Amino acid sequence: MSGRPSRQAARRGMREARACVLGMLTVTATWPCFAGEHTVSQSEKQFSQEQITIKAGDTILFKNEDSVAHNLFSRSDGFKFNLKKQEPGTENAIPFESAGTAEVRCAIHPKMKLVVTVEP
Ligand SMILES: [Cu+2]
Repeated sequence: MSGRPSRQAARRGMREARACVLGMLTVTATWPCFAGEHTVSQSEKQFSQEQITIKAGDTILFKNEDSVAHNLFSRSDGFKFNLKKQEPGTENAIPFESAGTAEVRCAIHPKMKLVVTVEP
């Protein structure tokens, strides 16, 4: 027991190293380095901005920093999504894969509107 390097510890080290590499691969696959991430938050029943211009392949992280739930959706061609009920304090990432214009609205608060311009 004394003086000998623990094989178990060495094996554990290998396992941790492998898990780390796997983790890095997963992160890279989910967030390609060339895609940008933008954040738009909601508070006081408004978007933090009325308009945003991004590049195709970018992602917008919608953060509900409000005290009420929202239901963001888009019916724009090529950009259809519906987040359903988004509780306060939660966030959802939406990818915008192709160029065009998307109008993001809230089903609960009809005055909320965000125009997303996606450049090629
Ligand atoms: Cu809302």
